[in-house]
Amino acid sequence: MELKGKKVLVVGLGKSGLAAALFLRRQGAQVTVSDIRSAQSLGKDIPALIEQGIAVEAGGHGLLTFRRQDLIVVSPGVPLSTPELAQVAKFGLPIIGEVELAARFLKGNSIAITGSNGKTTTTSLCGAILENAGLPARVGGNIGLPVIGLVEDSREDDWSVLEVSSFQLETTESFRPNIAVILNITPDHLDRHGSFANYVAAKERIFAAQTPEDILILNADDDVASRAAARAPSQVFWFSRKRVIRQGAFVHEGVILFRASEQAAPEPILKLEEIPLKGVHNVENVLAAVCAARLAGAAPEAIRAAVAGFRAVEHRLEFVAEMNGVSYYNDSKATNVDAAIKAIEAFPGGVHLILGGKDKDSDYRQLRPLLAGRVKAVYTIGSAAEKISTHLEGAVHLVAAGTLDRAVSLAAAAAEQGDVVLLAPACASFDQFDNYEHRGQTFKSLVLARRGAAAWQNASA
Ligand code: UMA
Repeated sequence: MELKGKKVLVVGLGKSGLAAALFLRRQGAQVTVSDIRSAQSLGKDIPALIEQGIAVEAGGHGLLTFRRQDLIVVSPGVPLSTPELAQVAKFGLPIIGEVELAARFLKGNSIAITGSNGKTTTTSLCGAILENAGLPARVGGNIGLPVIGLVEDSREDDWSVLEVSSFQLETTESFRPNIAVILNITPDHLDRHGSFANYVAAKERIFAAQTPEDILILNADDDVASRAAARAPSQVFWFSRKRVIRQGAFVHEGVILFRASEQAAPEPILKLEEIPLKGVHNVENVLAAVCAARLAGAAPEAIRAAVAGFRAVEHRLEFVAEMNGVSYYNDSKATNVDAAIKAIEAFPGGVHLILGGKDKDSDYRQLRPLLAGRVKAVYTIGSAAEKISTHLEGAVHLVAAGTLDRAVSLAAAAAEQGDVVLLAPACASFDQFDNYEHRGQTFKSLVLARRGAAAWQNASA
């Protein structure tokens, strides 16, 4: 793809837009960025861009700016239904996402991981396994490091392990991972995609450009993900927690096994008890990572050691602290109902659950069967609070906390020895926080501040 002298517009100036704009400029393109945020809130990025010769349109998107381009690169958080994009799409102007731009330049092999939940843990684990196995691996994508940022240092013998979201996949064309993984598909981001069918279609773009030389790994225990097999142009491998698999990874008598083909003998990789992560969903994440890493060439012993030594990713069922016999867990990355269900299921009972944030057209009634006996109280926060209360009315003790600060105080006051205070909000964070990391950090600070105050009180008593 020749970029020299081309007029390219980057839409959205977050992490992806900034990295894409600088990359395009280094390739010799005439770059403009456009963002709906004001120049003041974009702050420090603007002078750096202008210094590089990049034009900046802040405080809104101008149709004229969009029309004047040869190519438009959109950030993942910018929907294609944005009026200016929809307008220029009608004239046939090429519009691609940041991941597609990266795919056209990224050297080496790639493993791409998608799914409604578990992407970040699986991506991070897969990267850790490859590294432990001595394979040159780098992790990026939705995990927080734009894929375009990996391009310039990439080499032919590299493995890029990429977390990819439906937002990123929606705007891919030639993105062709050597190994693609779909962990699970449950309703999420319906506000953006419009329907579950559209969301599934976006996820399935992960294998759209694959060929029979490539591999697709699917969760045999997930009905929606499994159906992708019928449409895959690549070789399908499976993983399952529940049944023996002919080609892929599975659990048998407490041991994770990998089988390269129907004819091959299963290889023992590690015992379930060696997995240091909480929750059955994490067994699925480990199975997927084992399968992908084994297919990439990691040796069984290197896989075992890397999994056994792996620690929870920040904001994913992350243990924060124990105070007065109450444990605090941060699962801020549980941004949809299914993720919250998995987090709750990781605890046998005594849960004080903090739910809420920005709604994504979600159905919180799915939580009802899980609450009885397991969850002592739900503390609602953010703009989705009222909807959540309506959906959960009568199924659990509800406390309208409003803010995370108040939720932590109220939950800490009510929790008894042996209980768990769990932030698994089932919503996006953008109504009260910059992003889920900011929400998780705030939760951890609130919890740790309480611990500091308690220690100080004990010391001065
Ligand atoms: N913006 C516009 N016009 C619009 C909408 C947004 O100009 O119509 C601007 C905003 O004002 C803002 C910028 O776009 O300045 C934000 O762009 P972005 O939302 O794409 O954010 P990035 O910082 O580039 O982060 C993105 C991903 N964000 C989203 O998909 C919402 C990050 O995933 C990802 O880590 C990062 O690229 C690097 O790849 C976050 C996420 O929430 C974690 N992902 C969703 C999820 O996991 O559920 C999909």
